[in-house]
Amino acid sequence: MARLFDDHKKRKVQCLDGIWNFKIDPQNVGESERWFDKLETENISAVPSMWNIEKGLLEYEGLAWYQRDFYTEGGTLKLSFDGVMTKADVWLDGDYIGSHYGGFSHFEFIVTSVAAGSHRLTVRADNRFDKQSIPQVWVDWYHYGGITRSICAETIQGICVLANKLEYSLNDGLTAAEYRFVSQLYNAEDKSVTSKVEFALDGKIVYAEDVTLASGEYRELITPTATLDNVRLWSCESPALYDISIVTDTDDLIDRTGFRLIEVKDNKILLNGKSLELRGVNRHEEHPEFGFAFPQSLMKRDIDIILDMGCNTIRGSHYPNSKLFLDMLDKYGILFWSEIPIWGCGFSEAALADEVVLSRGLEMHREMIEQYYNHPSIIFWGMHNEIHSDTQAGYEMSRRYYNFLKENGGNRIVTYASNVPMTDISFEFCDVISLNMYYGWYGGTKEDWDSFLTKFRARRDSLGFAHKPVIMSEFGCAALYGNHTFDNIPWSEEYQAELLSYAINAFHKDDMMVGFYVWQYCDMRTCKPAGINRARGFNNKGIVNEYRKPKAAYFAVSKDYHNFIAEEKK
Ligand code: ADA
Repeated sequence: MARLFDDHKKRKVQCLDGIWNFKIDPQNVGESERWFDKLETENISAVPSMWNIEKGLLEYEGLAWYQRDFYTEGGTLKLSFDGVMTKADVWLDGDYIGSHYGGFSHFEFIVTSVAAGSHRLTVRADNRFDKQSIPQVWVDWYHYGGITRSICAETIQGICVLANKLEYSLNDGLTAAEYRFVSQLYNAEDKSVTSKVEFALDGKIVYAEDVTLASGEYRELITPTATLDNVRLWSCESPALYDISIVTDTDDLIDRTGFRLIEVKDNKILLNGKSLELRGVNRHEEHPEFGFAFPQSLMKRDIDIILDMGCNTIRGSHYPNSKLFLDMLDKYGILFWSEIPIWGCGFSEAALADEVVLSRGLEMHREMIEQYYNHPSIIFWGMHNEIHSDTQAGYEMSRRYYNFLKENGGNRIVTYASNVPMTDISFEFCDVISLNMYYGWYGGTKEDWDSFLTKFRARRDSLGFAHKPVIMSEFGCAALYGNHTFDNIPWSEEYQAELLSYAINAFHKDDMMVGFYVWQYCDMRTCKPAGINRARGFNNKGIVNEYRKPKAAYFAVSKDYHNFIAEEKK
């Protein structure tokens, strides 16, 4: 997996990205015809990429097969997949090794006793939708398919480290941290093995133990609680990071984390005790030429543009972003909202109450926490977006996910984006209330923001949630890049700039509001049929277009955000 640092020094990791054999399977015959033995095709495709960029496949939805041979010196292999849209089935040398559901998370399979030599890896990606899909078929992004993120074959030996999480809490003065490592170990050999296991923080070994595991045994090893004095805190201004590593005789796992405290107190969000105003954008990790297989160079470019603009936060709408992007956010001190793709409008009440949907969603939350736990930049877990949180089914889903995330998610604020502010019955299940509203676009005028804020404050207080601060998690309107007008009419750059600036200033002045995420950072391709107000088949509410060219709104929002920063410094 691409990271900002080497996550292994001992383990041999072979990246399998590159050109694979490729064949679509619109009739779903590949399995009965045993394509996993040999994919009869002259066709090739790059991994990672979306198949939609192949000529003639822009609109293809269904199954497609990818196959490549690779050489290994043998032993136990951990085959790691960073993202396949949406369901993946995997074969090694024609033997089925497993499946995974959910397009935006990492998964892996361990295969033992692999002989030295050449081996054939086959992946079948399936991006079809059904009644229990997450997301459902109706979304406001494109139905891409394929292998979106990297694939690696890792040779694991002896006692190896499958996971490493650093749990901590800070003392009252935020000068010291009590911490412990929670690790997952596994014996990759066909015999019992004893190994020293060393846990290091900031390059210093802080705990070591000799561990013996039977062949194939898994063990969770939690270190005794220890104290780190003189802790360097992670913040937006000074994003101090610490290396955390676990090393065994034959294997290792290296990660990074940061120590920080995020709290909701007295109607404010506090980072390390200091009140925070969130100046943000919603960002899809998407580009018209690459879809969700988003290039590293463009991640960095997006960060540069967003930082220049004066943002201190990004909402990863509407799914977990790639780890490398999260590493960059950690490094640059940008706060992040990470959520799973339960995108409301598509989910009927029946779907929200469906046990398969509920448990798929829970599994996605579990994976998100497990894979992103150590990133200090993540301050929000987002449970879902615009579901019917004004119904019993929405209430029940929110209850389940909230409890799960609070219990397992570490020091994070749990929230969800509601578009039914005046009828929502689930605000009990969030630490901060987040609202998606579109005055001046889907109805009303920009001036309606003022009366809405007064009305909503009254409702919030009457429900007994006066202590919960409010974020505008989405607001905005479409503007076609280059469409200028003297008359300030919808779809023009001027209209968008004026609307956004008006709304942002209204939020900034209101002490109930602690943040705002413009919808959205960039224009992006959306689903077929292009549907409601989706000119060009794109959602055009970006303040930069899909090629990251700025619209007038980019400069207007940037000016406001920089004014707020200047005020803060006074
Ligand atoms: C919703 C949704 C976004 C986007 C937006 C819009 O709020 O959460 O994904 O679809 O509306 O552009 O209408």
